[in-house]
Amino acid sequence: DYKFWNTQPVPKLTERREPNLLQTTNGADADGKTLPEGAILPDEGCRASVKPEPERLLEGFEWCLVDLDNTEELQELYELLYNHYVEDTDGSFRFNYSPRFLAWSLKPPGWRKEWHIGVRTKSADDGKKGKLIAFIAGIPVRLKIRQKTLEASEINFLTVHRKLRSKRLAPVLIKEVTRRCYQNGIYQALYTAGTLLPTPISTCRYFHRSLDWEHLYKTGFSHLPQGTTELRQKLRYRLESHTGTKGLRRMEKRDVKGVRELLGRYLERFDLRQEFSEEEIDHWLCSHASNDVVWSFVVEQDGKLTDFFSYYLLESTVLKSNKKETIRAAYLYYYATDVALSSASKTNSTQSAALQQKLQARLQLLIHDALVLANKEGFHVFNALTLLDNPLFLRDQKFEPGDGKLNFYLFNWRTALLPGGVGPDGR
Ligand code: YNC
Ligand code: MG
Repeated sequence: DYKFWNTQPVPKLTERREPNLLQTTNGADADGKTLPEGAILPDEGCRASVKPEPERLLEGFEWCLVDLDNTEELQELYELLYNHYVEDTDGSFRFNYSPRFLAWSLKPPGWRKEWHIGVRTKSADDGKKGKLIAFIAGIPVRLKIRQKTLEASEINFLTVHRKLRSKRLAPVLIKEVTRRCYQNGIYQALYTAGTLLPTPISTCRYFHRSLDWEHLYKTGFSHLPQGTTELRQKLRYRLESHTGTKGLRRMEKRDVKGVRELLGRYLERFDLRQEFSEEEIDHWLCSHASNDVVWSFVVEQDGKLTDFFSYYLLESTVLKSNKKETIRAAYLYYYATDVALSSASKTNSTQSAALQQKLQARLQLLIHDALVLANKEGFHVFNALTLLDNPLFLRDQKFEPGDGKLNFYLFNWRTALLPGGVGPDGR
C-alpha cells in the first residue's frame, strides 16, 4: 500500500502512461483526466518545504558523512555493502562493489560530500566512532528527458543493516537525501531498483552472456539445460582469442573529446539520457579513478573515431558456497557508433530499415569484440540490460534472459512511459 511513497511527489501506479496514448501529453489519472508532463511539486514548493534541521532518527543513532577520501571510512562503507547490499531474488548472490568502484561512482565531477550520507550508532563516551549501519548517496547528473534538460541527482547505494530492517529507516534516509538535494536547488532525481515502487518510467531485464560457463555452473549461477552436456555448453560459449574490428584500441585521454561528441550524437535518439561534459567523459571512461573498474575501447579509422564501447567490473559474492567464491561480471556500459547515425526521421522507411540493418551488423561486431576482450581479462560472465540498442544484438551474441529486472524511476517528474524496455510480464 506504499504508506511512504504515497506521500511523495511521484506518479501513482494507477496512472495511465502508455507511450502511444501519451506521446504528446504525459499522463492520465484513473478517471482518464490527462496530467501535464513535468514537475509534480513546483520548485517553489520544494524550496518552501526544506527544513533547516536533519530528519529525526531513532534514539541511539546519529547522522554522519562518509568521507570517501578517507581509506578507513571507504572500507567501512565497503563492508556495510559487502554484508548488506543487494542480493538476487533467492539470496544466492550479493553484489560486491569494490572500494575503487565506490570511489569512482560516488566522486564524479561536481560530487558533494554532504550527499554521502551515513547513519551510525551513537558513539560511546570513549569518543570512538559508532558503527556504520545505513547509507544513501547522491551524485549530480544532467538529464535530458524528452525535450527537457534537468539538473538532477542520481540516488544509489541505499542500504540498511539487516538487523535494522523493517523499522522505517529507509524513508528517513530518502527524506534526508531529498532535503539535502532541495537545499542545493536540485528538485528532481533519477534512481533504479529491482523493487516495484510507484512508478517506473521504464523496466529493463538483465541478460547474461556466459564466458566461463564451467565456473558459472559450479557456483550455481548457470544450470545445465535439458538435453545437453557440460562439454557442449562450454563449446557453445567459446570465443576467439583476437578481436575482429579494424582500428580497435584502448581509449586514451586524447579520445575524450571525440568520444563525447560520438556518444552525444548517438544518444540523441533516446528519450531519457544523460548529458556529459568532457570532464565527466574522462572520469567515467578513462580517468585514473576508473582503473581496474572500467574498460573503454575506441575504433579509429583514418584518424577519425567511429565507434567506442565500455564495460565495468562488478563482482558478486556466491553466498551458498563454503569457499569464498565470487563471480567476476562485466557489465556493458556506454557505447556508440557512427554507422547509421543519420537520423531516421529524415529518411523514408526503406532507407531506415537499411540503416537499422547496418547499425545492427556494426553493433554485433563491436559487442562480440567486447566479449572477446572481457573473456581474455578473466571475466566469468558479461551482463547487459534491455536498454539502448541492446535488443539488436543480445540474442545473436548468446546473451540469455535472467530473472533480474531493473526499474527506472524519476522523482518529482511526470512523463509518459518510455518506449522500449519490457512489459510487466518481463517480455
Ligand atoms: C528501494 N530500493 O517500499 P512504502 S536501490 C526506494 N527504493 O515504503 P523500511 C524502497 N524505496 O512501501 P527496509 C526501496 N526498498 O511503505 C524499499 N523501499 O511506501 C520502501 N536492502 O522502509 C518500501 N538497496 O526501512 C517502504 O524497509 C519503505 O528496512 C520501507 O529498508 C529498505 O539504492 C532497504 O536493496 C532497501 O538495505 C534499505 O531492505 C533494505 O527493508 C536494504 O522499513 C538491501 O521503503 C539493499 C537494497 C536498494 C538498492 C537504490 C536506489 C534507492 C532510491 C531511493 C529513492 C530516492 C528518491 C529520490 C530522492 C532525492 C530527491 C531529490 C531531488
Ligand atoms: Mg528500517
